[in-house]
Amino acid sequence: MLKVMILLIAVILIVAIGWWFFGHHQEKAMTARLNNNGQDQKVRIEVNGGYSPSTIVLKKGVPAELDFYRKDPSSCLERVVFPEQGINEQLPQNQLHQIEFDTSQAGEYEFACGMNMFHGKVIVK
Ligand SMILES: [Cu+2]
Repeated sequence: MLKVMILLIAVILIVAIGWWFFGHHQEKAMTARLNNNGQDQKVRIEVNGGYSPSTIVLKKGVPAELDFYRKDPSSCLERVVFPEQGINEQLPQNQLHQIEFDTSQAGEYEFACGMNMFHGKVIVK
């Protein structure tokens, strides 16, 4: 009986870990707010055990700024990488770090931590 319990707990743990790393966590997309009569747009992304929001919608053709705020102390999340834009930046802890994002081309752009474990997405439309 004890062996069965241990096995059961092990299976539950494996499933939970698998879900955490590979599951598609559902989160609502956040649309950047427009400032200065629609001449620029900004969105704040909190970095704490992942990206919140993890999906950001930007308006095409409007200069955009992504404001990353890293609370997470782990080195895992200290860099943010946008492979298609060639962006690979250090995020200082407990400080706002601004990244300009080119919105001239519509599309979906993935970003991730330096180890490619945590993911987010920018949608330009
Ligand atoms: Cu990482």
